[in-house]
Amino acid sequence: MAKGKRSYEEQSSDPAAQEMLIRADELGIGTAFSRADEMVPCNIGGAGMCCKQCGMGPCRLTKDGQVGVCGATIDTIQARNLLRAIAAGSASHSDHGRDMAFTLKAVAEGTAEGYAIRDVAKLRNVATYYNIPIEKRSPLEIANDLADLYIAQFGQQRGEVVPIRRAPAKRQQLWREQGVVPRGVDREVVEALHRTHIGDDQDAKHILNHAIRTGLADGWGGSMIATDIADILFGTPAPILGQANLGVLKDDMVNVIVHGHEPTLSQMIVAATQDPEIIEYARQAGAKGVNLSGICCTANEILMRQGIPAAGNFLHQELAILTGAVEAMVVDVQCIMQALVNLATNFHTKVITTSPKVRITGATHIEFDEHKALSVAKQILKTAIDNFKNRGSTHIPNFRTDLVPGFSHEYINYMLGGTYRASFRPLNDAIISGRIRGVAAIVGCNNPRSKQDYLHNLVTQELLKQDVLVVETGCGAIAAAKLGLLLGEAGLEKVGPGLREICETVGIPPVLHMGSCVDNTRILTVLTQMVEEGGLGDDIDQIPAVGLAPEWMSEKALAIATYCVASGAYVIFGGASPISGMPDRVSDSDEVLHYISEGWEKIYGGKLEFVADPKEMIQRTLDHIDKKRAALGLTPYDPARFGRSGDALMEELEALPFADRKAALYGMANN
Ligand code: NFS
Repeated sequence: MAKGKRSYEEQSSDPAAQEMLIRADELGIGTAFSRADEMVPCNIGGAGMCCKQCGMGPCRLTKDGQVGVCGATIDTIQARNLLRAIAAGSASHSDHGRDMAFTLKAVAEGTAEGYAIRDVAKLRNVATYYNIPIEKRSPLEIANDLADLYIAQFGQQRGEVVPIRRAPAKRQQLWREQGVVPRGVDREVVEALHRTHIGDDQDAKHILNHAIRTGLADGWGGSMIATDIADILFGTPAPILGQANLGVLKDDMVNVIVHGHEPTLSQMIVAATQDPEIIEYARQAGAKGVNLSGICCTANEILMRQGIPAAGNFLHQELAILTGAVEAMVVDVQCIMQALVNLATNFHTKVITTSPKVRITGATHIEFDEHKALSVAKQILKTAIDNFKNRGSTHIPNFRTDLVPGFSHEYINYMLGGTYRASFRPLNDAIISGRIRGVAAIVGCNNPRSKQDYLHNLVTQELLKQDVLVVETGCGAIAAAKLGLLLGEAGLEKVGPGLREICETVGIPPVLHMGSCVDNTRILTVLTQMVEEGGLGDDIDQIPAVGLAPEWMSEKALAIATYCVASGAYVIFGGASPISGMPDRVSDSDEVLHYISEGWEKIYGGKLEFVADPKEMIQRTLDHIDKKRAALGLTPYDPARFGRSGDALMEELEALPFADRKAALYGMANN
């Protein structure tokens, strides 16, 4: 809980952010950091003890045994609030997926200006999952069928959404037994709202069962559809060199930042920046060209495909405008702070909204339309270029870090065996041998209530030391990028000995950037492929893996947590718990707390826990990984067995006189 103003070092662990926070104070401008310091969060609502579902309330259940005006108990209220949040998160990801499906349909019909099918191999692979014929058919014909199938998943009323077929067979059977297979994406979200209306579902466990189904409609529904189509239209990511942090902004160029989530417009803006007409237009305006960068998950989308730099994660959105060097911040949907417009009035920056779903009072609106996307992109860029002449003094912090993003599950498969022997075998073998102790997915938001990037990077670094391979998405991935953890061999000396051997042999960074937030479905696919490869059990819950969102804040993060739990993962959230109840009356609220933890674990093998202490987060992660290793009968983790091969061995040998090397090599081999 915030108490008064924190120092800059307490607000963010990123030196670029600290520099901009000093500038904000010098200019007398507030940011999310200062507002978080000034606004003490409501301890009743924050703990899930407030019900505002109807006009008889809001009811605040602060006393033991107290119920709402309608009689609702604290357990019902907490379960309802949680389900509503999960429904909103699932709706956001899924609506993004729906728009991607409409774009694919428009491409198939030849009515989407500027788009094409970039990854025909992925199109054919995805179509095959659903028995869409591919032989002797053009990519557009296949895309047309796939678009129709995917569009139908949203409004489907009965049956099962089709992407769940891509889960391990045993998991699908479990979901069917539990009655939680989503029937249609929209149906589950609507039912979540219905069930939580006054006077409906009042059994906490029953409400939470529907949370599982709503979460699955996101992970094995809308989000998976969004990722598939983004890859088909814009290319499946593969490693590429990029940069991150505010230092990617340029003084001598027109700086345009794309911020939000959907790649449809941002990809077109990338294309338009290379258009000779736009380059010339920028030169005429006195700039060297247009410098495009991204914020939030849109940044991840274009970073991992085209290497477009990321100006930062969620908490960098205001800081970027504070540089005074941004001509336009182009936003679409999700994670966009309303404060941007007011903040921008202190500078020349134009905030441009583009989605028919999102308007911000005071912003310029240039509506995106996938049928004329390139024209809209050019219009946006010209608006930004026209604004270059209005730029005042600038202050761009000189911090930028190289990184290599782009580890899609397809690329991970390829990198472990090449084109002809692509396989997850080496990854499974590395876990079985104990070189890799387990896998952690560290994902999710920044939250100004905690020191920016600190928890993400602390947990990441500690787990790397313990030979845990880390995969990241979203704002977490950008946090690691800013620290240099996503770059080839950077920081390998701080990585455990077994993991280091793997990184050196395969030539990968110890932290793999797997994309944006909807791309958490790539992690589900990797886990499924690890199961199918064999040796790590026959379902996802048996793999020594944990998901963490140390700095979560959005409802989408809760939706992701839920589908990961339903898929069999142990998920740990840092920061505040929305179901904590008052500290002195935990016993009142423990039905929800226990059900989403031990209750869900009994059914799904996965569980959701809120753990504020980072040391505890790390310990629980390692304990879980070791427990899963033991259950599989794998060798207990022992780092002493590794570290004397690969580059480390070569370095040891090189330090010896030449004549002694052969004997030393044999000696080592016999150890
Ligand atoms: Ni996902 Fe969080 Fe937003 Fe992306 Fe960042 S805040 S839940 S990581 S940008 S969606």
